[in-house]
Amino acid sequence: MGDDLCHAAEQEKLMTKSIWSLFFLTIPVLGTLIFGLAYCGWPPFEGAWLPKNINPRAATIDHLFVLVLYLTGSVFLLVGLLFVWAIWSRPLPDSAISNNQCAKSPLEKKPRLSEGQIEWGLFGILFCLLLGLILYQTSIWSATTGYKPIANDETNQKQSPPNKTRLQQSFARITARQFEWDIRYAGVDGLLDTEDDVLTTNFLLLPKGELVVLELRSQDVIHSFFAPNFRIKQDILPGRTHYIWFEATEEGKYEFLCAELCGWGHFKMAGELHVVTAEESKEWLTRGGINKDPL
Ligand SMILES: [Cu+2]
Repeated sequence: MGDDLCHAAEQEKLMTKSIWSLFFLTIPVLGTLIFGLAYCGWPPFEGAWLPKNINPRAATIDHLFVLVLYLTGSVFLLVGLLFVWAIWSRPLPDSAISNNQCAKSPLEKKPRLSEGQIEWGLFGILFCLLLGLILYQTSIWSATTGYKPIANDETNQKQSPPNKTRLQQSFARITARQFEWDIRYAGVDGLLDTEDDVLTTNFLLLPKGELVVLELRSQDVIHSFFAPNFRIKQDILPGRTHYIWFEATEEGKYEFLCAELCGWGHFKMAGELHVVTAEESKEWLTRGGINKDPL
């Protein structure tokens, strides 16, 4: 009778441990599986990974993204495994029935690291990791935004000495407002707020292979200009002018959107982004932007 009780108690403990192990392992294992499928573009997750990057200077952003994902993913997996290890490495407390009736297996005495060794070791690893990550992301930040396009126009050259910090003329000014993007192109003369400016709404046309500067403003609340194919996301604060610069290397139709919840119609703040050849872009601007789609 006593043996049966002990056996049942052992079975119950085993079941409890198995259920908790499953609980702690399901999400990490499923997560890793989905990540693998999406990363390789296998069904049913085709196209679920990052959209194609057509801004060569932003390739490092993808590296950083994947690196951070690997690091956090590893910690996530490790924590799950640690839970399972903890479950199986310690005996469960005896239930009231089996208490004092079953023969207890003596606990093994394991050699332990001296006090503080694990903590200091972990602290050291985390510190080095954090420091490395900070240095890496700083270098990426300077690589993607540090190449400021300097104005090369005549007025700048005539100044003595030429103003080396003056930014290249903006290709267009994008004004965000609830809930659309108003875009003013500098036009053929390359200057904003002149007669030949071209105006569009939710339609951005950019020349391929040219470093363009865009001016971002907001008329009301905080918005965020997000162009996934360029890996660019810039918050736009009311009362400030932000500048972004990048280069498109592939023609095609893309999208840009607002990445800051700016009100009830936030979902409507999406626009078409067309990349065309420099000649097509010039021609389109000469025509005054009529016929939205030169592709
Ligand atoms: Cu918005």
